[in-house]
Amino acid sequence: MAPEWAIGENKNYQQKLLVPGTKKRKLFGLLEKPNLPPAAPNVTYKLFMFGKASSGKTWTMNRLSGQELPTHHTETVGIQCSNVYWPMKIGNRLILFRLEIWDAGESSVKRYNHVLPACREGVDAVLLCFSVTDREGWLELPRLLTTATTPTDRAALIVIATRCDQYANREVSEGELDSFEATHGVPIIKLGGASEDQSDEITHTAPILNFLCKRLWQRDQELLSIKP
Ligand SMILES: Nc1nc2c(ncn2[C@@H]2O[C@H](COP(=O)(O)OP(=O)(O)O)[C@@H](O)[C@H]2O)c(=O)[nH]1
Ligand SMILES: [Mg+2]
Repeated sequence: MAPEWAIGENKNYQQKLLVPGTKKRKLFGLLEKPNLPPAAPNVTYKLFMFGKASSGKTWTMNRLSGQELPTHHTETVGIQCSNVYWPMKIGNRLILFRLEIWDAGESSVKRYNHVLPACREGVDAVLLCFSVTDREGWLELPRLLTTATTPTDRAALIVIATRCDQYANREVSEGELDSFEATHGVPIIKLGGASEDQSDEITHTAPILNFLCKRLWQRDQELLSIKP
C-alpha cells in the first residue's frame, strides 16, 4: 500500500530548522541535529550534483541548504558537502531525513582521479543540472543522462533545470522540458528566482525538499521489494 503523506503537519517541525527568532536556516555542525522528538528515526542519503561547469550545481546546493546564493560563477574548489535536515511525516510516523549533498568543481574532477569515484561511492540520488539559458547544454543532456548513474548504484535520477527565472535569455521551452520528462521518464525540477522573496526561504524551498525526500523514500521501497 502506498504510504500516506501528511505534509501539512511538517510546518511545526520545520521551525526547528531555523535560527530561533528568525526565518534563517540554521547550520548544523557535524555532531548537531535539529531538536525533534528523540523517537523520530533518522535516515541519511547521499546526493551528488552532476552537470557541466556553470550549470548551477553550487547554486542548487545552496538553495536546498538555505545558504546564500552565489551571484556570479566561481568554480567550486575540490569537493564541497552540505548537510540538509528535513523532517517529513510518512503515514503517521515522523522521519528526519538527512541529505548529504556532494558538489565537486570541474577542474578538480579532471585533475584528480579520486574525486569522481569518491562522489559516486554509495550515492542514492544524482541531481543532474542544466541551465535553460544554454541550448548547447540542453542538447548534451540525453548523453549526460546515460553517464549520470551506473546500473550498480541504482541511484534515483532527478534533472534540475536552473535559471528558469531568466525569461529573456531562455533557450529551452516549457514544452521541450515536458516532452523530455515523458520520453526519458525522469522528473525535472524547475529552479530559478535568485531575487525571489528570500525572507521566507524555507516555505519557498519546502516543495523541492518534499519532492526529493519522497523520491528517495520510494526508491528504498522499490529496492526492498526487488531484494531476494
Ligand atoms: N538567477 C539565477 N542564477 C542562477 C541560477 N542557477 C545558477 N545561477 C547563476 O549561474 C552561475 C553559475 O552557477 P554555479 O552554481 O556556480 O555553477 P556550477 O559550476 O554548476 O556550480 C552563478 O553566477 C549563479 O548565480 C538560477 O536558477 N537563477
Ligand atoms: Mg560549482
